[in-house]
Amino acid sequence: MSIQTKITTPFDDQKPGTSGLRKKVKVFQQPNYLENFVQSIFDTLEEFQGKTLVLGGDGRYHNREAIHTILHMAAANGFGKVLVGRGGVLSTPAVSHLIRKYDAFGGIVLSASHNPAGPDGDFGIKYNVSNGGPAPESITNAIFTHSKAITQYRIWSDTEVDLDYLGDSEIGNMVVRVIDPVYDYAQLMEELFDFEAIRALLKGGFRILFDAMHAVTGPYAREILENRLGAPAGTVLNGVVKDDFGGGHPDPNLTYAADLVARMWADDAPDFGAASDGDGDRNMILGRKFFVTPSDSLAVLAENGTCAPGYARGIVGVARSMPTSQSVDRVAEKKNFACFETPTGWKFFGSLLDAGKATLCGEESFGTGSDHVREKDGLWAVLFWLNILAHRKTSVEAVVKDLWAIYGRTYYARHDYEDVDSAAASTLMSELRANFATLTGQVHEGLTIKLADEFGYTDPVNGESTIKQGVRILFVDGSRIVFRLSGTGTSGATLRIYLERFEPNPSLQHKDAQEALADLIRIADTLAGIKQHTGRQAPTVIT
Ligand code: G16
Repeated sequence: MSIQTKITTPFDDQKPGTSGLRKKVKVFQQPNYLENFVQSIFDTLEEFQGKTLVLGGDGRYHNREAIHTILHMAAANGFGKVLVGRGGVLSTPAVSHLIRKYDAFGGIVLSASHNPAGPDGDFGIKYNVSNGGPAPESITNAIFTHSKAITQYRIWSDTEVDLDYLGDSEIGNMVVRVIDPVYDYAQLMEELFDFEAIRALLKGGFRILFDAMHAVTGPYAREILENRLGAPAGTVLNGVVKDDFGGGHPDPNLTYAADLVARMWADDAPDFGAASDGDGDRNMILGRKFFVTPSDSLAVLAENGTCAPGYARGIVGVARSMPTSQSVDRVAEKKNFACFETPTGWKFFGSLLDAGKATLCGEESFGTGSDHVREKDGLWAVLFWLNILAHRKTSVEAVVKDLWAIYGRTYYARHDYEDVDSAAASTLMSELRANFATLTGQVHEGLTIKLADEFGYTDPVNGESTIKQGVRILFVDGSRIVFRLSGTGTSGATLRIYLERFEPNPSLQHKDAQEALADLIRIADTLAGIKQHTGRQAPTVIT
């Protein structure tokens, strides 16, 4: 039994995107592909000898094999202990919590989030640092640089490890501790929320449904919603983790959570519906025949949050990604707390949370979270909503409409064109950039463009800067169109168009979002030539 040093040659495509390295399973199955990336992570880090690593994934196809490899590489590289979820499974927020709770050096999450799984699906790997959050760009860039020059990796000779039983075993000098994936996370949720009040709400006949979409949140939701909070058995739909996610696309939105949506729009619909994604960090909140946009959901938490015990201390600030609607900004302004606008990617929230500048964070991409961990957190958002509903004793729809009554409604939609030709997508973006100077002052459909630019960001805490984070077209009346290329897709390019309009007039707040945004949708096509560049007549997904 010993450390083996294996000779390898670099791959040139291991650049982490918005959230780690995501590729087709078949790419990860190439000899040395995973090993190169993992060794590049370890070679980039310093002073972790003898320290603890947290390791787990969302249970998708290839998870077990990858866990086996990473354990052996961690042992050969000098980690002292690895905490791994039973069966190799841990949700992303659970990894973040475990890193923080057990003072680990860092963690590795195996997931491609909401992307489909299975032999022809996607796989992914992400490194999280000691604050529990995704590694900042300074580290991911260094990992990429290293991956292009790697010549060898270290791995312990093959040792039997049983991932299915709780307890300790050893690979060389390293302890492998298999832990219950749910326990620590569920304890944290009990500390943050008023479980008593939620239990009483459910006992009083308030009916809920949670769709785990055959992905990682199944066991978490069963333990918390059914066992601890007393929701009836069957509240958690699709609660068994499958390595192909049941053939589905575990993206909690109106398109991919279609079964849940059908139930929530039925005449006997429950009072509250929610879904999470592959790795448990996203959430969608629904009322009876009512959809809450993620941007409004963040604003609702900011407005009502102090009713939850974990937030009774007050909210010091909020942060949202640039394409997320400005709904929460209005709450922050009125309540006089700070509001930060960051690039897309949860990694940009970490420094603000660490510095105590923000309590709540959110993104339009169905992500909401707080300073309790350093990832977005799907079930946490569900419990937060239930706590608010238990406190307010009213419906989801009424809570959102009350928000609109106070602050005005922000109509919002995102149009995605998935798997378009990469060259065509980048031409579209460069043409927009080339037109910035002439766009200002133009009038389209009666709307005047105030500014066209590309969003850049300098972190107010650590001074790190990042550029080219999305093209913004800002109109004089406050409306916005944002164009971005996704950083999480694995085939072709995904063009995202974010559309937003503020409507302060209560008598105009009842419209369907697509209808209310129809002129902006047309303007987006006029300015960017979407149909012409992509050859598509309509978006693949509208959220
Ligand atoms: C990741 C990031 C999010 C981001 C989302 C979409 O989420 O953590 O911050 O908003 O991707 O990114 P993009 O628009 O670049 O595809 P997840 O849930 O996929 O890990």
